[in-house]
Amino acid sequence: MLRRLLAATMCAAVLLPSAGLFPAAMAQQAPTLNVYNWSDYIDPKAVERFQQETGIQVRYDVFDSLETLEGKLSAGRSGYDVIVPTSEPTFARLIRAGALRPLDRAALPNWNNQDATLLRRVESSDPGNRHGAIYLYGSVGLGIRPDKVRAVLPDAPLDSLDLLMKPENVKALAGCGIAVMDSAIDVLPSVLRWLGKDPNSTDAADLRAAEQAMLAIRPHVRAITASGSILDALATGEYCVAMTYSGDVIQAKARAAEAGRGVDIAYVQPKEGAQLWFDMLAIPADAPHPDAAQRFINFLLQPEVMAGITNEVRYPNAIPAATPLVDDAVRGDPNVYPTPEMLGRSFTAEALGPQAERARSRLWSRFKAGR
Ligand code: N2P
Repeated sequence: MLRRLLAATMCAAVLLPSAGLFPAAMAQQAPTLNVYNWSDYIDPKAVERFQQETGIQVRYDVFDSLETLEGKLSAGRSGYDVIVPTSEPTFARLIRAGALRPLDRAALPNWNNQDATLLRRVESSDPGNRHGAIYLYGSVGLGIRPDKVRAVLPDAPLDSLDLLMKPENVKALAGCGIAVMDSAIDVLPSVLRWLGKDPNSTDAADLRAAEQAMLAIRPHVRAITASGSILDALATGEYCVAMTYSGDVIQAKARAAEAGRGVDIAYVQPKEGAQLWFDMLAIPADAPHPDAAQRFINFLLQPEVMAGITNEVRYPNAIPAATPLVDDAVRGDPNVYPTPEMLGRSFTAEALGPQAERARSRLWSRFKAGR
């Protein structure tokens, strides 16, 4: 008996020191996952829960525009395992360049939680939906402070891009702060649409018209900056008109209401028709941890996880079973979940050729420089 007890104690004694070392050794071997997502675009609790459930450590970096994401990816060896490109144009371009790894559906049992109609919609960039699951979607429009705008322009329509694009409006509003997110990809199509042109036009005369319109408002624009900074500044009341992503405006509105300093913010989905976009969960071809990436994507495709994300970031997801779990106020907001009528007026960007992209980015540089 004593011998057995002793043996057990010895065993414990031998094991104990190594048990102390065990977590460190484990940590070294614990898989990590490198995520590159948009700023203000996840529920931090979802990431924590994923880490706890799987033991996978998440390293989470953020970007603010498709231009930044494309720059990082085109350099190669980004080191990222999961990225979140917009279906058109970036996701489509990355697929064509062979830069994404096809998903392994067998490792994604939650794949079928996605709305089949929305999946068909993003098939134009990814035939067969082989390279990406839908994360969230939304539109491009204006974040405004209705009281400030009304004070300066009592008769201006609050549902149109006229607020930003008509020089007389923007001139009158310059004092209360005008901002435009720094992204040719996500701003130019709406400007072309406002001019009555094809948002995906590559025609030189159309682009000249867009450039003229943008240069005409440029002197009154306070900031052309990262979408993430626009969200922060909108929330503190620094801008009365800002062109950016829908949910960013609605997050700013919620933050401002919470701060209780009388900053009231509204989202305007332009009546001319808004740019609609879908952001995809995708895995770079050279991802160092593709298995962990698949687990993360599968984890996100759960209704309760997605509902938590939509509640936090105010963008709709593509999982119908998540909708009843979303807060009433968020679910009932047509600026979060667009109405069929809004969807009918919306358009999507297309992946243009490299020459057209270069022309657009030159135009953008001139807009930023103001000449
Ligand atoms: C999140 C930005 C939304 C993504 N801050 C636009 N595709």
